Amino acid sequence: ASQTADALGKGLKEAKDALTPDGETIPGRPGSEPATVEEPTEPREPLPPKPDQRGAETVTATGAATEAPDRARAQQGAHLTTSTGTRLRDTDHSLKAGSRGPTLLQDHHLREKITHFDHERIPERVVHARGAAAHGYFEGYGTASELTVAKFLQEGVRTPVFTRFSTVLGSRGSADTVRDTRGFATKFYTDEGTFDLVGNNMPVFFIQDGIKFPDVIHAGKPHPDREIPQAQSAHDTFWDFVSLHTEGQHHALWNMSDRGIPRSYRMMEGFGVHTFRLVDAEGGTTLVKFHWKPVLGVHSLDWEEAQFINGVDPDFHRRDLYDAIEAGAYPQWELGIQVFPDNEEQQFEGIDLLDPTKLVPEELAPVQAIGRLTLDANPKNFFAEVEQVAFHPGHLPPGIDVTNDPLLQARLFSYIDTQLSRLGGPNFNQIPINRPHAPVNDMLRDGFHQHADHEGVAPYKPNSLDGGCPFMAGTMEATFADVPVRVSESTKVRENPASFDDHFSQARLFWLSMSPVEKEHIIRAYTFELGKCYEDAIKQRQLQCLANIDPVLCQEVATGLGLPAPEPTEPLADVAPSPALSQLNGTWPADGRMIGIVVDDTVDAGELQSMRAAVFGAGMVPLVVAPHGGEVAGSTVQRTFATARSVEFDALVLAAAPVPAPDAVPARDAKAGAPGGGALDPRVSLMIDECWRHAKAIGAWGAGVAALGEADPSAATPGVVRGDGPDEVFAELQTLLGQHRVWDRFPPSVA
Ligand code: HDE
Repeated sequence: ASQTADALGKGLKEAKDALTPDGETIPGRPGSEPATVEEPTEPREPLPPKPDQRGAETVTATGAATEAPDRARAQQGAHLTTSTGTRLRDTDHSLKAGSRGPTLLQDHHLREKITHFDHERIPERVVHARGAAAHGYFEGYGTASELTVAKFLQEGVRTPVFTRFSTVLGSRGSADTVRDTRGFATKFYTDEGTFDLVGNNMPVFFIQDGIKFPDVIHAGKPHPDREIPQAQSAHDTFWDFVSLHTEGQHHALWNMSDRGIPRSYRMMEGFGVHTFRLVDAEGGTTLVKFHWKPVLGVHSLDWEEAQFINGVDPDFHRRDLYDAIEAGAYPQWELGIQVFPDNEEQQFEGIDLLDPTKLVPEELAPVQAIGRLTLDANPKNFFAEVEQVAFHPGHLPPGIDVTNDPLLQARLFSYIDTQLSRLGGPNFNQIPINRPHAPVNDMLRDGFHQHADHEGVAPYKPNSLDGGCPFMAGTMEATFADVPVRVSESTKVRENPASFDDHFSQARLFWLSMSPVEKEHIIRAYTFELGKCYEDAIKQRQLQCLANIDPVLCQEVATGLGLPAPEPTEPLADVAPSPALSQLNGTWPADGRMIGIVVDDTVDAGELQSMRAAVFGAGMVPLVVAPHGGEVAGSTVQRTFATARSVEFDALVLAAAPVPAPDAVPARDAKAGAPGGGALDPRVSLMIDECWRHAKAIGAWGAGVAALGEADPSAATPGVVRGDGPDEVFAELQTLLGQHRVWDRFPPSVA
């Protein structure tokens, strides 16, 4: 199996193949035909989708019945046709008046082909434009059954889902590893109607009232005059806004923390942010906050590494998600809830549950697991599924309802509104990826892109002509019922409750909950971002905000900027840290991690095989990195020194100390004459140096130890493993990878 995998040279895919017992094939994988070099000339039916892919379910436009699978296929038959099914003889030449003459207007195929192409793009999402998504399923544990009638949460109920991850600020073509919040939106196709949990990877938001959303987004998006910078907050307008609008400080601090640069979508938490309301069988209600907990733990990139990746592999997160699923390393999250009594105050331990700039520490309200999400299939078609999927926080099944959080209230209006223009009309729920799996009988008719062929004459109620159909559900049937929440007698006002005025206490709580390493990363992030601003007045105003969060944070950033650190303008909040907010508090599975193995032609074939087997055996992916492509010591080379960059690896292993070959490589790769030039190929020393800077584990055995000696003379450096053989080295690396990074290599400058 591993030889086939070698031939495929497909990274994570290898891990799956190699993990499969001898000779056994992976279910569903056979059937895709080997790639041929020649273009086939005989007509043949289209190839089936790849085994790791699944399209949207083929329920009809109204969800009423399942179409025959053949009819649902987008491509049918072996021949090229027009969009109306007429076979074509030629699609390479337009119809002309003679071979050198002008093109004829009557060439319908030419016009249809070009016109359709001209209209291939739709407006990108105004926020969350760049994303990646996958299909999967959700299994309820039944632990929420006493709190909600929602059927999909009952024990053992399995519901199909589609989850889309995204960055917020960047355009569709921007890079993945920018510093930003990430979207985490899941569509549950439940039997009782669709439930969309449209969350983020951070539990708080920049604004308390949805009316400010255009402001925060206009400030975060590129400057309107030159449209730079792309996909980042490191610019004047963003810091201008959040330093003036101090309720944004808590979310800004999360963005500056390691949460802003996740290692992988698979290693992110998700949060519903707002407080939601669950409704039980007796109509009793409970307030909850939703949490997604990744089985692989929460891990981040290093900021310098993230910046490199944006150049080296702008699709880093998208590729990671798709490769993992293709390899069978299915990402999983547990869905959990924090539970609060639904009383008139809507507060818990003094925290206003309607204020989306506040979180409730897990130490005060533990997250209780209620189900598990598994993503096990990639999209078949990015546009049809990932681009056209339309989420809405108001898509709720019986048993889940909204609260009066003013941010959530505005969202309930916004999503359908934006989708009307993004998806070109009111019928976007008929697009396959958006179709509910519950039967639909909605009396909505006509409009652009109507795909349903509705029957009957009476899309109104009451009617007698369609036999009174559709009927209202009876009281005993599962329906979405509005909770009769008491709305206090009040006057119309444009204002927030007084409790919303506290803008700094939870930012301070988050800061105090960080480990020294995480604090140092936050200081560096602010220093970077504010260092990219041109206006000193904006930097000073933001330093004032930092002073109100913590004097050490403020002083360190001020020093980095070369500006004076101001005194706080209000007393520092007396808050207890929440250790659960730190990412560095445990050991985690290292499934799907990438291990770069540097070799050259001197390497011992048996030892290299042992290292690869050990890596495979631990569910990780070995990538052999060599001076040239092809094979080295019987193993396929996946990366050459020209194509490898350290950022792709979670750990680096040196099985050799490759020397530069002056005749075979350009002079600058031979390092000849460079200051400090040594015997090691400079591309390898760069890889070692970067892995060391980015706190990654580095191992070496045999001839590889010499490579370490040159790049890192200190034998005592934490996370640098020297061993006699591959097994010994890998065992230590595996332990180190369980903690993700070797942060104690760099003693932090703050306590
Ligand atoms: Fe969104 N948001 N949002 N948002 N949001 C959109 O809807 C909006 C907010 C979130 O993968 C848009 O279809 C307003 C919070 C995600 O397709 C738009 C407000 C949270 C996604 C919109 C918020 C989110 C969106 C753009 C303030 C976390 C991507 C395209 C009241 C809980 C969904 C679209 C996907 C997308 C509006 C605030 C999450 C414009 C007005 C808070 C994950 O309708």
